[in-house]
Parts: sequence; C-alpha cells; structure tokens
Amino acid sequence: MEIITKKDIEKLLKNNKKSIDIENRTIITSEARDLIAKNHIQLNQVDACLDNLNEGTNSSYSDIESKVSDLPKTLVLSLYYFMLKIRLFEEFTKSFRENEIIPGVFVHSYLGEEAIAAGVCSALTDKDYITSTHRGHGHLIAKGADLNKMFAELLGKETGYCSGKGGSMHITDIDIGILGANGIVGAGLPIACGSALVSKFEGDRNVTVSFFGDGATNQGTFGESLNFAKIFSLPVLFLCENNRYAVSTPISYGCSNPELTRRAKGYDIEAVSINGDDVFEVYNTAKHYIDKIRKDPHPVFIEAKTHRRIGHWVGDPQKYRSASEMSSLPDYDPLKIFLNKVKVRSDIGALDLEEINKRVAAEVKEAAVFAQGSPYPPKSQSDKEFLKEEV
Ligand SMILES: Cc1ncc(C[n+]2csc(CCOP(=O)(O)OP(=O)(O)O)c2C)c(N)n1
Ligand SMILES: [Mg+2]
Repeated sequence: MEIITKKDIEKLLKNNKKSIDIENRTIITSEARDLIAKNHIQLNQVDACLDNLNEGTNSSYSDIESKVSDLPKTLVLSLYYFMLKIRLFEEFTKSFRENEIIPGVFVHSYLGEEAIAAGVCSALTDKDYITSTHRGHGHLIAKGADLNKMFAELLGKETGYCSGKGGSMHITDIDIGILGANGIVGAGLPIACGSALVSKFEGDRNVTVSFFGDGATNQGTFGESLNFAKIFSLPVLFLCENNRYAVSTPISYGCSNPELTRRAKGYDIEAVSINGDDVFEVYNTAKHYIDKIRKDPHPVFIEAKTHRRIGHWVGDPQKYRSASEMSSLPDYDPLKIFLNKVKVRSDIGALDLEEINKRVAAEVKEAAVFAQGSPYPPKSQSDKEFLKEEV
C-alpha cells in the first residue's frame, strides 16, 4: 500500500506536474488532498488497499487437516474476516507511522501473528475477558474493538479510546471484556489472575485469556501469576505468542530453556505447543481448552509459535535477522495458509472470500478516514482524564 502525503504533492508542484497517476490501492492524507484541490491537480479514483493474498500460496502447507472440514461455514468465514481486518488495519497503521501521521516512536505491529488473536478470540464469548500487550491491535480487533476509536487513538485524536492521550498501548474497552493493552511487558498476567479470581468467586463461568510474548515468560510476573492461578484453580488461559524474539534478543539467548511449555508444567499446569500461524489449529485448540476451563475452572498454558512479519516496532531495521530468515517469512503468512487450507471446503468459494475482502477494505478505510477527519483534543483538556476522578 502507498500513502500520498503533503510532501509528495509539494514535490509534484515543484516539478510543475498537474496530474497523478495512482493505482487504486493508494490512500491520500487530508493535507495532501487539500493541496491537490487548491492546485487543481488531476487524480484518478482513490480506494482502500488490499494485498493480493491469492498469489504464491506456499506448498509446504498443502497438507490439509481434517479439522478444517468440521467447522461451520460461518465460523470459517469469520476467522478469515478477523484475520483480514487485522492485516489491513496493520498495513494502514504501518504506513501511517512511516509517514508520521501517527505521532510518537513506537508502534508495535501484529503483522504475521493474525491467526492467534483471530483463532483464540473466536472461541470466546462477549462476556469473557482478555488482557493484551504492547503488540495488542490484533487482540483488540478480534475481541470486537471499535476500529474508528482505535485508529483515532493511534492518531492522537479526540474521538479515540483515550481521547487521543493514551495511544496504541493503552486501549481498553471493559464493556466487551478488553482489560487493556499494556506497555509493561508481563503486566497483563496478574491482571488476568485478578479477573479470573472474580469469576471464580462469583461463579459466572467467564474465562480470562492473557496474551503475552515469549519475552514476558522471563518476567517475575509470569512465575507469580502461574503459581497463583494454579493454587486457586483460576479460570485463566495463558496464551504465549512465541515469535522467537524479545525486541532483538532471540529466544535461544534470552530464555534458559526455549521449550516454554516446560515452564508452565513446572507449576503443574497443563501446557501445549501449537502452530500459531494456522488459524484452524489455534481455534480448535483454544476452543477445546476454553470449554474445559469454563466447565471446571483451572489454568491452562498454550504456546502458539508464530512469526513476527516486520520489526519489533515499525521502522526497526532488524539487523539482527538474517537474509534467509527474512525471505522465508511469507511462507508462514497466516492468511495464505488459511487460503490454501480452505480449498478443501467445496461450500466456500472465491465469491464468499471476495465479499469479505470488500467488506473489510471498506470498514478499515472508513475508520482511517474517520480518524484523519477527527480533531485533536483541545489544549485546555491536555491535563484532564488521566485520573478517574479529579483531585
Ligand atoms: C517491564 C518491561 N521491561 C522492558 C520493556 C521494554 N520492552 C518492550 S517490548 C519488549 C520485548 C517483549 O518481548 P515479547 O514478550 O516476546 O513480546 P513481542 O514484542 O515479541 O511480542 C521489551 C523488553 C517493557 N516495556 N516493560
Ligand atoms: Mg516475542
């Protein structure tokens, strides 16, 4: 995807150009649009972006697992819908950050990890809870967060989740069970225990999922939370997204033993390791354990092995990753894996997927436009809303 900014238009004007030939996968910033209108520059139709996902699906994933066949069509399409929604949101986010439309420094992208959030959250009800991380956009979208408010928050706009004052890592929506993204690595685990403790006391049968990374398993909160959850038999699913890096530190260096399930088993907690790039494997495993936890409260640990598609943050030059590792990343693309596996479903055709492509592209684009068109919070409010009650 490409974004046309004010700077691009200024460059065109300098070269006396009066027309822009752009593909319809391009979006234009509002400042650039103003300049275009003022200078009567001609341009063709603008539309939302959509990666050509059908190209080059990887043959190493052609082994079709029967569990794809067992799921209802609406569920399969919904898994695709959420993965694609996360993908497009993150493509826009990446471009917005690269073009400094998103202020600040750190935007942590969920690109490449879409199958985990989509698969796990599709096994939850609206009343279940999640705790998220610094890399939280995918979790929030899959749990039903409002895209308009999310984009607006990222852009620092008044209409955002925190009136534009919290940014990417502070998005919370208690009404739909989102107990917060979190900039502090490992901070979600004890919050999840607190939430699960309430469910246990109240007997409400709700389940809390705590998402966290491989790096977070080195934090003290990891051991404390797993021990606490075990001794009180809390209804909590610890969902470790193992993308094999904590910033630039590989798991082989940062973790005493990279077999992370052993850490959970040390607390006598049932633990499994799965392919986190395969949304069917994620959904089926998560559903199995979430149903069990709901019936009989107890903690479970799932390690979902995955691949971080870009840097730790948007703009990270990733000098610590080899060329061969970088070139292998498209092989693990969860959307391509999905499209390859879904071919066995004779009841799901190109038209079904195309309809979702269009719907998602429209929703994401609309949210991006909403955020760009929203005002910044007024200066007079800059020190407000940080505390629940004014002191
Ligand atoms: C308590 C704490 N220590 C350090 C950091 C800086 N930091 C931000 S993200 C990160 C790496 C986290 O790695 P991981 O848990 O594997 O998550 P990933 O970024 O791979 O999704 C670190 C060290 C932080 N935010 N909080
Ligand atoms: Mg990691």
